[in-house]
Amino acid sequence: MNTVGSRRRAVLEQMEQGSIMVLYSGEAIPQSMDACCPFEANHHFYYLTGLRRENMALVLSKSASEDRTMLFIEEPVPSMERWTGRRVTKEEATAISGIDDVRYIDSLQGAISRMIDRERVDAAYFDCYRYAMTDPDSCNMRKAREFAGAYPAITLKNAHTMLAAMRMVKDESEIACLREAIALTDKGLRRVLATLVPGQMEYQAQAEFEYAIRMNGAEGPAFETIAGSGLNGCMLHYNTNHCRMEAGSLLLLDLGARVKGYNADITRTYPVSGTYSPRQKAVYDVVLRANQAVAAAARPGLTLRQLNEVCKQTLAEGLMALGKIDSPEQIGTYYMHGVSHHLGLDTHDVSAHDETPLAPGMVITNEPGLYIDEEQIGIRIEDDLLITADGCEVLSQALPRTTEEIEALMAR
Ligand SMILES: [Mn+2]
Repeated sequence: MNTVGSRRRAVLEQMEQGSIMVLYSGEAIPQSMDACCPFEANHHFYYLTGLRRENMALVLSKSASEDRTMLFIEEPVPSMERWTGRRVTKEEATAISGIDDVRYIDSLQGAISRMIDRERVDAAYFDCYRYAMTDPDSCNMRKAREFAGAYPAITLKNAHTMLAAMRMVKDESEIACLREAIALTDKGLRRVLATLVPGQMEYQAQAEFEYAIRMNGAEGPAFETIAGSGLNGCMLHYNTNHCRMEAGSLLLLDLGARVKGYNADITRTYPVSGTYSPRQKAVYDVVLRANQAVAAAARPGLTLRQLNEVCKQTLAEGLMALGKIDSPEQIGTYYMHGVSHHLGLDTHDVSAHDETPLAPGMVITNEPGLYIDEEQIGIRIEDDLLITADGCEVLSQALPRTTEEIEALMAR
């Protein structure tokens, strides 16, 4: 059984007796005129099939007689393939997913109807994830509503809950993708270090990074690259990257490469002129100490909230020593986000909730920062951690992080 097959096996084991799960890969979202937004397959669907194309569906059925797995794909239409590229054939879909029972998507509703007609189905799992109440319905949410309307006596269950819990713990193949994504991110950052000069535009630093990761085989950036210099580095999700980088300022880069859908998420803060001022270095080293304290503390059993407490305490001690604040409670003025989130197919990856204790195989970020607007100092140092049996492995250990290492690489 291949990797996605063993994941489906684990899902079937957790499903209620007398239930089905229906997951759609999704539909392309129109952007304007005849253009669509870049298509992103539903991540649970990809996780369970290895397929990332639109208009597909996975059906798992757990009934008294037998477990069944069916995959539905688009039927190839030669006249359309001329324009939009060749579609996956049944044989290719079987080879990628390990699912033998592959059918065309037009027969999906009939197949579900027959299953419910012939076997006892008490519950149906759909991906009903919603970030905000006001968000538009996803494709899977729409299908869940349609299903519930047609079969009001069958209990609707949220597949997301089960799949998020599974996806929090990464298997070997996922960790390999993350390692590769981080290695490519390292290459991109080294190119920025080799090319960064005062007077350059922020988008040029972004372009050097994205050039290097694509040249080395990344699918592309994990998310919109953040390249903020000076005061822009204090804006947490700044990504317009349209300002000129002044001599003496800091450049905060929050970025990552993507490999097979898996995202690196790294932040480094470089001195545009090649050396940090004594003040910049003093603040930088406070953030670095917090980064090191969190890496030293991360281990199974701890929660992200507890890690954030370690981070806040270290940052507060540092800023009190610098005379910037008088008491630990004031740290919120200069540090206002969390130190960690899960990382995987989503950059802010699925997690059951903040209070889930860490376990071996989880991958999280470690990203303390200090944002001092009045001094135009915005510093964040973000690494990616793999939780191990007794602590953590810093997956991004090889990426230069001390001021000495960074200044040495920029000296040329
Ligand atoms: Mn992050």
